[in-house]
Amino acid sequence: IRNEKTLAMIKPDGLFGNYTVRIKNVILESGFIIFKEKVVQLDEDSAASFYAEHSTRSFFSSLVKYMTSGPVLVMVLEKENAVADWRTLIGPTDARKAKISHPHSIRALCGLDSEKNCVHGSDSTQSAEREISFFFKEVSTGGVVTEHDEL
Ligand code: YYY
Ligand code: MG
Repeated sequence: IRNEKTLAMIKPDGLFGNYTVRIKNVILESGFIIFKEKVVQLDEDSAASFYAEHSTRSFFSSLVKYMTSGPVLVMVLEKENAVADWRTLIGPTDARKAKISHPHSIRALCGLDSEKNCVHGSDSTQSAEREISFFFKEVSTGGVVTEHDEL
């Protein structure tokens, strides 16, 4: 669909490292519209809830600690094929591998390893729907615009 949406996030290391402008340039040069954006400081409960599918993995507590170590910038990106195209732009999960196999990817640019990988992207249209409403309740309710900034 022409106006598919996905959730993109610049993780704490990306913000601290001042990669925001470079990442946004890649986003805009790749034809995405930044439909919504906000800076959020996740607490442990919200970070754990966002990554709930990984709650049994050994890296989970470390991931939650990393994701709460500073603010993140969440964006709703819109374009045709937004979900798959944003995943392609960010590259593989492990930034060390990204630097070798996808040297022009965003994770190669600003990620460190398989945890501190700088950016997030929804992995399917179903995930995009869940993750967009997680941060922007007003976007996916289709119609009435109500802000919920309780995070
Ligand atoms: O979707 P993506 O972020 O590329 O990877 P996932 O396999 O969904 O893992 C989510 C998140 O978990 C990843 O971005 C960092 C963290 N993580 C980790 O800390 N260590 C791993 N070995 C795998 C993932
Ligand atoms: Mg994932």
